[in-house]
Amino acid sequence: MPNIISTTNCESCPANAHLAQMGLKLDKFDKVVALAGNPNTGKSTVFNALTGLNQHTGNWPGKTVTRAEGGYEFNGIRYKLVDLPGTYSLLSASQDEEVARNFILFGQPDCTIVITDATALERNLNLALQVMEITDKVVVAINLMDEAQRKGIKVDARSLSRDLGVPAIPIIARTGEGMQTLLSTVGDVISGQIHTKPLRVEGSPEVQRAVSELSKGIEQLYPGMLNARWLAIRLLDGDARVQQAILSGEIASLVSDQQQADVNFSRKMAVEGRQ
Ligand SMILES: Nc1nc2c(ncn2[C@@H]2O[C@H](COP(=O)(O)OP(=O)(O)OP(=O)(O)O)[C@@H](O)[C@H]2O)c(=O)[nH]1
Ligand SMILES: [Mg+2]
Repeated sequence: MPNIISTTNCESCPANAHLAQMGLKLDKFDKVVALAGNPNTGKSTVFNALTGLNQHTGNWPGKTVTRAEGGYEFNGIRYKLVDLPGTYSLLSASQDEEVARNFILFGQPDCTIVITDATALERNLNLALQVMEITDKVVVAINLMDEAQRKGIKVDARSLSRDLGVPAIPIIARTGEGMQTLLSTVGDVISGQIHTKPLRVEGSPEVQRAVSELSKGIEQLYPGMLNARWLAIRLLDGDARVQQAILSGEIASLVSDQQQADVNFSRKMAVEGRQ
């Protein structure tokens, strides 16, 4: 596949922006970026454009869900990109949703890009809001802007960014338009140069107090546990799956399993990539 992202003569590109596909040389990377989104929104198109054909696919550990990883380098920083399964939500017990949720919760990506469809933004933002409940490091990519234009749909990305509290970047993945801005924004969110403040439903003072107390309890139970707030909200919401995962100790092992699986997967890729 040709590299559709122009790295030269691009007036809107940040100065000195440099993009290179890294193929399978993933044994050394600096940052991890996850690609989430509803089905059919262009995740793989973005993934392929950034990583090229030399990507590694396999199955997620213990699942029949395909996992794809690749790498790209942008402005001297090496990013590992993980293409998550397309999902409408992160809350059901389907394999796809569990894989996506567990990676965002426990895989500790440095940033999650939520790819949305500009022609169906309202529906797509549901997932974005769910991801934003788990992590601050989110960039929303508004893809299929060409389709939106064709249908006369106007998207006010600036207002959307302001309302969501995270950057919203219009792109056309098929042509590569907006991709440089997307990548530099991801870099800035990771470095902290762009400060995000994701829109979250805080609830009444009583709910906030309950979330805070329960979060503390979870942190005491699992020292160093990230995303205790998310788990507390799910428990208060009566999420039987999360309740069971905490009671059985599955949550604790998921954290170490996920991290170990990630290391193993990357090593395997690096080895296969050299062959
Ligand atoms: N017009 C237009 N089509 C696009 C754009 N980006 C992706 N597509 C098309 O949209 C379709 C879906 O793209 P994929 O990249 O497979 O979407 P996906 O999110 O990976 O889909 P799943 O993995 O099935 O969830 C393909 O036919 C792409 O060529 C875009 O910016 N403009
Ligand atoms: Mg795909």
